[in-house]
Amino acid sequence: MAKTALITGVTGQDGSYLAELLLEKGYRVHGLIRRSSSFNTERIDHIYQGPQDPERSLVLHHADLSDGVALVNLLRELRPDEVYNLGAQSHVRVSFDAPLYTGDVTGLGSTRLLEAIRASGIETRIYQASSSEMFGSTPPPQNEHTPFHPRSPYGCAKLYGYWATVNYREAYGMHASNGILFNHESPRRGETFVTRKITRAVARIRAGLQDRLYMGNLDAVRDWGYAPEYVEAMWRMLQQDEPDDYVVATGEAATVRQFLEVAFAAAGLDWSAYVRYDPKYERPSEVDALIGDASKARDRLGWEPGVRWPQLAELMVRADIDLLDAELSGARVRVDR
Ligand code: NDP
Ligand code: GDR
Repeated sequence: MAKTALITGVTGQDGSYLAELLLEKGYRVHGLIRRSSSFNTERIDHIYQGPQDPERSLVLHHADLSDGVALVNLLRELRPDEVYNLGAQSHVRVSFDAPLYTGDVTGLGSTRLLEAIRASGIETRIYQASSSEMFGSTPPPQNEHTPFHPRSPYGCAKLYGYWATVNYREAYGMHASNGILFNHESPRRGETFVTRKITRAVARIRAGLQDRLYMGNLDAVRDWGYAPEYVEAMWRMLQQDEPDDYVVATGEAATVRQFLEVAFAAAGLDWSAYVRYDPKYERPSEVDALIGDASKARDRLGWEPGVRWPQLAELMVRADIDLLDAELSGARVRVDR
């Protein structure tokens, strides 16, 4: 019998790569999607077969992390072998504007899912998408023993989800694991996160469609990895006999300014001619530096990062140039989708 998995956040960057990975491994994949007034499945359209296809292995279900009853019903019906909780209001800057909503979906949502597993009485394994944002102002390098000090409503919500996961493991013996993932990016990254905002702007400036890029704090240091490699680490965590918590990172970092430099240079441009400051993109409290120590993931999961940030910047610029070219030529193809 094929294994089954339920992914919350399947329409997001990580959810789409994880769905691909699990389908390749022969899983039957169930994705939780929320109702939207416009289509929100662009990242998974290429792996989705229509509801009438009897052979389909990716099935989508409408629900929401704010609706605990829907979660219980879904788990009772599907009885998945593995659950991946990737759904979240995941934007740090936005979490300052919508702190309660972020707390509800990103924080309480994890408890709703854990409690739904308990209430439905099923045997399953769960992955919680925890974040390096939980380390906040604690200086790098950060690993599983580093004290947490979140600096945003998002970081606080993720910390609550982290501890809820640990608590359900300790209280109920649940196979519940936290992946403490550092920033990871790809051509599918949401357009308002800093790397994609930059690489998309590079493509548009190169094509003469834009002549300015407004940015916030260029001194922030981040450890940027490649998203398809990070979803492999999630899967490996759930294949372990014992649940546990793992940092996933490259161990190499750069400032936003350095990322700008490499990304613009990849298109033959000088970033300083185009980038301007706008305080609008500053956060009320910032996370200055995140650099992960993923030794435990390497030793226990055999997981190693491949792509480092300069190569990542270049591949994202290339993908955004190809995507823009395709859009300008009227082609309906999506690049790397
Ligand atoms: P995205 O923002 O790309 O995707 C978030 C997903 O959550 C989307 O599918 C979104 O649906 C869904 N979602 C939002 N609100 C709800 C809700 N109320 N109910 C159900 N689903 C909801 O995030 P990423 O793919 O980048 O990240 C995946 C997870 O990992 C997130 O939890 C994020 O916080 C966490 N994380 C990410 C890191 C990164 O660098 N990418 C690092 C560490 C942790 P829709 O498409 O409809 O908006
Ligand atoms: P982050 O990612 O907050 O680390 O959270 P983001 O790409 O939004 O910001 C990274 C750093 O860049 C600085 N910055 C800007 N950021 C954005 N978005 N836009 C700008 O114009 C800009 N200018 C400078 C930020 O201040 C910040 O220091 C991401 C999300 O994916 C979270 O869900 C995840 O948990 C963490 O990574 C790990």
